[in-house]
Amino acid sequence: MPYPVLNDDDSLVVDTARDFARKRLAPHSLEWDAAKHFPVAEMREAAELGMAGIYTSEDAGGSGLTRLDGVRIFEELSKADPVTAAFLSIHNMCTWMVDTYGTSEQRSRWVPKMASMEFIASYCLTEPGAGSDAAALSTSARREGDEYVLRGSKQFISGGGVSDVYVVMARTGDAGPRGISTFIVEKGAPGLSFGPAEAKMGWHNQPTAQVVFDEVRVPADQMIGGPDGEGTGFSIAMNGLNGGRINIAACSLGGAQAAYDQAVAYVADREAFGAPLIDEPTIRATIADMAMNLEASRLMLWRAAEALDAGDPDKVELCAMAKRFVTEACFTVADQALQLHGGYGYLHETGVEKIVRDLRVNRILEGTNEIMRMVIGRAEAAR
Ligand code: FAD
Ligand code: 2MC
Repeated sequence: MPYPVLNDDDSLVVDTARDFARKRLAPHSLEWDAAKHFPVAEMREAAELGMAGIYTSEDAGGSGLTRLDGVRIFEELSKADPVTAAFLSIHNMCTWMVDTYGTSEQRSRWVPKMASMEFIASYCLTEPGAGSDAAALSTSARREGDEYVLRGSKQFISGGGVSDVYVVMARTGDAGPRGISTFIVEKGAPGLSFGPAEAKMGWHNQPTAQVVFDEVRVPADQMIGGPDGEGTGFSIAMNGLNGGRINIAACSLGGAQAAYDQAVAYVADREAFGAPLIDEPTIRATIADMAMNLEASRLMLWRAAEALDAGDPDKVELCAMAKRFVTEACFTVADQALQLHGGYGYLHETGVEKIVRDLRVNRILEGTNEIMRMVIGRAEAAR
């Protein structure tokens, strides 16, 4: 019961993502989780279908679609694998940032290769000493002639060590958000190194690592926006995250929807006390709550995506609301789906425990849900 009803173009976008996800991600996601395999080849296939530059301009090699298309795509991809979908979301965020805030030279140099995923991208904001309080970051970029010299480290970087380009927020000026600029740093730059892959609860099929800058020299023309870009890095980072937050929420929705569908089929088939479990009123009540939370999540997400597309003055708050609500509600749905499977839900082979593990972190990253409350609360207080 899609609402609003999708037109032919919308349906083509959704069907393409669904078909790709079913054929190229779903059959492998459990084995990739167990092997901690980062599916670069499959992500590049997704890029060929336009899913690495979804809302990036067509003249730079992107797909020129909307944020609303984006959240529908990430929901479909996540039904098959919320982790690969989440990495594609982060990559899309980086592609969009360079396309939107880069100079024309930067756009033509980097964006086509990012949209094709010839260059895989990582987003580097968090530091060991600055996570939620991102404007307190201390990685420095000091100007020396035609170069900036970067020093510091970034923590928990998705794709760290594997990605080809790193979109890095670093301090070029005073303390606070206005002293930050954004740089593109290429893998292989002297002084750039990576920590070991972090051992995590979930998100096993994408690497997370520290990225270390030890006097890394970056040509000045790799500062996003050129000379005018100095001091705009925090704004670039935050505007990127508005879209990232709804995409991550869409990943929670897709994962939870898949877990729900599997659980409903299971309780329809599983018999106890002489009848299928689905005939038990308490099981029906659980299913009702789950279906309601999925529907509410989708509505909030589409509303926020449309606000972002329209440049609505409330877009930051609506994206934060959707991120907080959807990642919480959908984590609960996934956990309920595990419970409905009884002991079998706890086994790897059933696939639902992987979804629970993979959705848990969406309440933490791209701005914790406590920070989302801060953003919403500030906006409400300012009304
Ligand atoms: P802290 O900021 O230290 O917070 C600790 C706790 O205190 C949290 O519960 C937080 O909500 C709470 N808290 C903090 N301040 C307040 C407040 N004012 N009021 C109420 N509660 C508060 N970052 C990147 O830049 N790029 C990536 O690619 C990336 N990928 C990630 C992948 C994984 C698997 C993980 C786990 C993290 C990733 N992150 C990435 C980092 C992520 O964004 C941060 O972990 C997150 O923003 C929180 O920062 P922190 O871990 O330093 O927690
Ligand atoms: N969109 C656009 N602009 C924003 C914004 C947003 N979402 N959030 C803040 N800004 C602007 C804000 O309007 C202000 O602009 P101006 O100076 O023109 O008034 C400026 O940025 C500074 O904002 P604040 O005054 O609100 O700064 P403060 O430091 O008090 O709070 C906070 C900023 C907490 C909202 C920000 O640091 C934050 O979002 N923290 C969470 C960090 C985060 O999301 N990390 C995710 C890392 S990426 C990741 O996890 C991945 C998996 C990729």
